[in-house]
Order: sequence, then C-alpha cells, then structure tokens
Amino acid sequence: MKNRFLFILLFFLLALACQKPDKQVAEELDMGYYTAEEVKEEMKRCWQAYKTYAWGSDVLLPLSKGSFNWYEESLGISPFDAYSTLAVMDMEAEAEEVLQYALEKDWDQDIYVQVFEVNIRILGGLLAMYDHSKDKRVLAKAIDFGDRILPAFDTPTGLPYHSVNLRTGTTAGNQGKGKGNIINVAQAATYLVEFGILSYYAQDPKYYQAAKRASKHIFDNRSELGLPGDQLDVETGFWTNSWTHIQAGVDSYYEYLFKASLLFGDEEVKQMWDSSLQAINEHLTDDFEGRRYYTIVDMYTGAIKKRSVSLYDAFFPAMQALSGHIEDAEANQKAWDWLWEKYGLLPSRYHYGADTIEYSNSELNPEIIESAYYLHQLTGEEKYQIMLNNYWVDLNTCCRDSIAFHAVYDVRSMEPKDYLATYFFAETLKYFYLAAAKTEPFSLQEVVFNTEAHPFMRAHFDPVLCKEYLGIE
Ligand code: DMJ
Repeated sequence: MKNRFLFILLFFLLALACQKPDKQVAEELDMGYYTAEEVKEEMKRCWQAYKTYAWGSDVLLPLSKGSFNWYEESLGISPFDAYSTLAVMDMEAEAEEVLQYALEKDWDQDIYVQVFEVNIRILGGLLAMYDHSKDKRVLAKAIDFGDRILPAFDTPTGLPYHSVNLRTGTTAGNQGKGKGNIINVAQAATYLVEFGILSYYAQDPKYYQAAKRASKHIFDNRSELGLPGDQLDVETGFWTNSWTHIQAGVDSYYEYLFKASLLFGDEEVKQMWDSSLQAINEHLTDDFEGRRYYTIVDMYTGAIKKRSVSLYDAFFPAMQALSGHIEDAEANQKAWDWLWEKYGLLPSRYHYGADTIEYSNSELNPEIIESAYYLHQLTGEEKYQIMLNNYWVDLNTCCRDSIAFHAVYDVRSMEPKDYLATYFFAETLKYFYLAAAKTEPFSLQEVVFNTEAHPFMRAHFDPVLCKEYLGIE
C-alpha cells in the first residue's frame, strides 16, 4: 500500500507541476508504470526458485522452500503450466529445458487425476508446447496424454467422470475415492479448445466430438430461460442443483463456446454462445448499488438465490470484451476494480448483498488481471494500464517473498499461505507481461488462450481442415 501511495502522490505532483493536457501528463507518467522487463525478472526469480526447491514436483511451497504433489505421484504440473510463459517471454533456454522434461515424462502412472484440471494445465500446456516448437515428439506426448483421459467420457451421457486413472483408464468420482458421479458444469464441459486442437493435430475427430457431446449436453438441457444448472450426474445427465451463474464451477463452459468458435469456425458452438450470452444478460445481470454484477439465480424461475461473487468470475469482462460487448465488459470490470481497491486484493468469495467476505483467502489468481489486459488491448484506454499497475504494486506488496510469491489466508490481514499455484506461472505473470510489453508477441485478434492462458495462434488452424479433422458439419 505504501508503494501505491507513493505512486498516487507522484501522479498528483507531476500533474500539478507540469500543468499540461491530461494525455501528455499520462505519457510522462508512463515511466511510472511497471514494465514487462520487471515481470520477466520476477518470472526468472520464481522459476529459479521452483527449479531449486521443487523441480519435478507439481507445486512450489515458497515459504518453507519445499514442494507439494497433487496426487501420490507428481505430474510436474508447474513446468507444463510455465512453458508457454517462458516461450512468450523469450526465455528459450528455460523453455527448452521444460520441453526436454516433457519428452522424458512417462504418463503411465497408476494415479487418478482430475480430468478438468489436467486437461487445461497439462494437455493445454503440451499442445501450446507443440504449437510453439512444432516438435513431433511433443505432439506424440500430447496424443498419449489425451488418450489416457479420453476414457473418462465413456458414460451413457457423454459427460466425463470427475477422475480417471492414467494407467488403466478406470474412472471414478472425486479424487478417485468414489464420492459419486456428481460434477460441476466447468468439469463437464471445458474441453472444446484442447480437444479440438488435439483433433486437428492428430487428424482424428474423436477428441473434439467427445468434448462437443459433453458441451451439447449442458446446452441442450438448459431451462426455458436458456440457463443450465451448476451440477449434474454424469450417468443420468440430470441436474442435481438448480442454481445457475457464470461463476466458478460454470465459467469456462461459456468461455469455451466462444473460443472454440473463434479457433475452429464451428458455427454451432457460436450459436450456443450467442444464445447463452443473451440468457446471461437477461437473467443474471444485477446492477446493485451502482455496480454491475452477474449473480446467482434459479435456472427455472430467474429468482436471485444469493448476491455473491467469487474472484474467478472476473474472467467474464475479458469474454464480454473479446466478443464485442465492450460497454458491459467495462461496467463489470469497474465492479471488480472496486472490490480489489476495497481490500488491496480480491477475496475468494464476497457477498455483495451483505457487504461481507465469505471466503477470505486469495491465491494469486489471474482473472481480474486477464480482464484488465483484454480491456487495455481492445480499448486502448489508459485507465486499464493504471488498474494493472495498481494490481502489480499491490501483489508485490502483499505476496512477494524472498524466493517467489505466495497466497494469503485472508485479504484483510494478508496472513501468508505457503503455496504458489501453478497458474501463477501460466496466467498471472503472462497477462501482466503481455499488458506491459512494448512489442506484443501477438494481438488478441491473432491468438486464442485456453482457460489456463496457454496461447494458440488462430492462423495455425485452417478453417477447411478444421471441418475435416474435427468432424464439424
Ligand atoms: C485457472 O486454473 C483456470 O483459469 C481455470 O479456468 C479457473 N481459474 C484458475 C485460476 O484462478
């Protein structure tokens, strides 16, 4: 906060001293913003820490200088998440080291993995590695991995089980401990992008078709208001909850309808996105106390269930902006920025109806930064650069430690938590970097990010071949 204060003081002093038109003052102040080079230095520092204290493990524990694995054996999630950021930042030697690690990785592991999480992080990371390197051995690894998670979709409904055993293809409920067949919508239908890319490069429609069947199940079972529930049973296909929202647990289902249409030109999923967005705008918009929220309602009646938001929902302005709805995106981002300013970081869940924090922790999540980056790129407005600068300064204040960055248990006390999420490498640092880069590696017109921020160049996917390789009619 001290740094923020100094920055604001500098702003006013310069504005007073110069007495120049706003734009000129802003240009001069440009030197006060964080730089892409600074972000790259942080990436170097954090990556070195991961390599020193956690190499080969899933996660770096930055405070105890230790490591953590999601399952009984490591999947090496951090390197797969880090690769595309290392490549974007031109850290080619480090990227090459991860590529070699990927080539040595044997996926024949007797562990149950969460299909949703490994799809966006590992399959997404491997595909971005192939898209960047064009190394056929990497593609072979991606196909092997895709084939090991595909059995999860072998259900009466086409909806995937929560977990699958990488060695045997045996499916299971939560954490492989057989906690039933209930999954949320994001776990059910966040596959179009990775599976579409895999189908394209493997020239085999089976992956995209499996992903599309799952997404269509969600869409086809929407209520008369045009809204899905948020949890369902993979065997019966029935909703087990009638709450509906764009929040954590649903978010990337919507995101992938639009992104798959951009990448592959699939008109059917584009129509699914268009009609979903209309229902969202009509039934979830909640302008409350002068701020724009997208709330939680009953899928059948539209009645508000709870005036509460999670920090993951801050992905939505990016989607609104990308799909051309700038005004809505700006209104939504303004509410997120207000919440960030209130605490100096976003809490995991905030009840805006009662002005209380429901979940106080914050885990270095990227979404609000992602949306500020999209809005900055698409509108060119200075205010988004100022927002991003504030987020960068605050994140450095609360969460930078002697070797990397860490999460916090409570945004009010900023009590440190010994964890560095893998998406910090994939997403958070990448969006900060891209937003500040003087020479952008690519524009938002040229690239589509998966939900873990692994970038894919649109020009790499020929629309005619997409139809053939993905089986699009
Ligand atoms: C990431 O793993 C992905 O963006 C996912 O879609 C949900 N959000 C987390 C980071 O917050």
